[in-house]
Amino acid sequence: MLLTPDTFVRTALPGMKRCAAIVHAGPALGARFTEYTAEFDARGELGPTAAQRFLYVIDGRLAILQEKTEIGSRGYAYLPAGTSDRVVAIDSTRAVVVEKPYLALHSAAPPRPIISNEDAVTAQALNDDPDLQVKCLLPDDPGFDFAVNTMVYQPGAALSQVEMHVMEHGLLMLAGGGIYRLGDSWYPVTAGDFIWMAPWCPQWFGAIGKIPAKYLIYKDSNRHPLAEAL
Ligand code: UGY
Ligand code: MN
Repeated sequence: MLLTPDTFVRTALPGMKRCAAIVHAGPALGARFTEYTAEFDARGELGPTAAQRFLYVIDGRLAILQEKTEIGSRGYAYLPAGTSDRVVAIDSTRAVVVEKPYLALHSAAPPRPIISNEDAVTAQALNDDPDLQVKCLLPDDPGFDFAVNTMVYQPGAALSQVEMHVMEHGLLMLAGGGIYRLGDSWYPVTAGDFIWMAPWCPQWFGAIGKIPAKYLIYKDSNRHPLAEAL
């Protein structure tokens, strides 16, 4: 599913104060997570959640109260399930929020909170292509049941294959644009667009334009495909 900003509808989620949510994906769609853009006024706040929560600031500034920390543009936070930390905007702020019920693994401890900034993460070339750089915002640790990465494509760079995989994706275009292939359809996409890719959705992207294309991408990880059924 591709959602472009002209279709976005704002809503309030329970407990939100001075904040609106554009819900991009959720279980009603078949997704096993929910993802929304939260638009805060200064002193706006998210409601509580029992789920684990990941936040990435597009612009503005958020205070993560229990952690006694602030995050600005490109800053991010991972808050484990059950922490119900308060997230309060200092300025008018836009942030991407992912929430997902945690799938525990007997052999790994549940993750602890993380507060960081994308600028502090080292980029890695995907498949040795220097024009396609990936930053993994969460550690490579089996305790995490999902990953969130940023991917930056120089103009003309592309995925080296049409991917089909068990993981689902939530993707927000942050900059630039290109062509996204989803199944047998090819879509021009640009900053602000959101894509949900169901498990095994055939997917490919090529960057077009004069500036690099960048997106933030969620995927489930580190769990057996039967994990939820057992
Ligand atoms: O991590 C991924 O699966 C990523 N390469 N997929 C994508 O960009 N559509
Ligand atoms: Mn993929």
